[in-house]
Amino acid sequence: MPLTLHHMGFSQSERIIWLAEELGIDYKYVSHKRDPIFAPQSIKDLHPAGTAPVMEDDPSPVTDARVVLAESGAITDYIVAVHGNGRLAPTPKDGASYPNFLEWYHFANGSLQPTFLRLLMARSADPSSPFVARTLDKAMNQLDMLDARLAQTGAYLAGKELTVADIMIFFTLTTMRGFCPVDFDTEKHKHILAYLKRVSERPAYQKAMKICEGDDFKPLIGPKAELWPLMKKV
Ligand SMILES: N[C@@H](CCC(=O)N[C@@H](CS)C(=O)NCC(=O)O)C(=O)O
Repeated sequence: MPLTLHHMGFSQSERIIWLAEELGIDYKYVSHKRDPIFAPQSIKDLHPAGTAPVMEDDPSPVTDARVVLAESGAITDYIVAVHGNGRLAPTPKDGASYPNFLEWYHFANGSLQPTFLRLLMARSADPSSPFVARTLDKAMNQLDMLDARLAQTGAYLAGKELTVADIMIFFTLTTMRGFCPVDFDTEKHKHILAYLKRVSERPAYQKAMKICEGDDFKPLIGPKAELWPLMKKV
């Protein structure tokens, strides 16, 4: 089994385990514990980025040598292309779902996730700073856009089928909210809330989250977001 996927508890690497489960591909799973909330030495030893996820493919069918990647988007694109026969990633042949797919795929880690991270940092530095309110406004604007998109499709981000855009955004809408609580409005964000329920019922997602966080884990799919217990200790 050449593919090894490294997960660090309560982190963006849940996406990669879920991706592998949706694709039904073989992989070796390695779990890493946060130290106490940051990446442990075992993650830093794998890649200079020192962040999760990390993927090792040894030997890679592309290079015939060991490939190590540490960036969610890069790992996702590599796995889909090299081990997934291009599944879950629309192409120009798929017509209208292609530009929609591209926009929402990149929105997930290029806009929404950085906004939540900025909010987390701003609140930690000074919860009363005007920067917190401004960043929260930005988050709400992005969530309104997302809700409107999900009202349009009634299913997934690119259209009627799950794509890696959904796999990329789901962490920010769920696990990330345990680091940076953002409540969803039951009226204004009703399509997001319906989407969270729909996606969280997928067997591959449920299996991945059990692998990553254990049998008792409950994803943050409701309107109220609360800090994970590990954050309360910081
Ligand atoms: N842009 C990277 C970000 C990776 C990242 O920051 N991962 C976090 C976990 S959610 C991490 O490893 N944090 C621990 C640390 O920075 O020490 C990606 O999408 O993979």
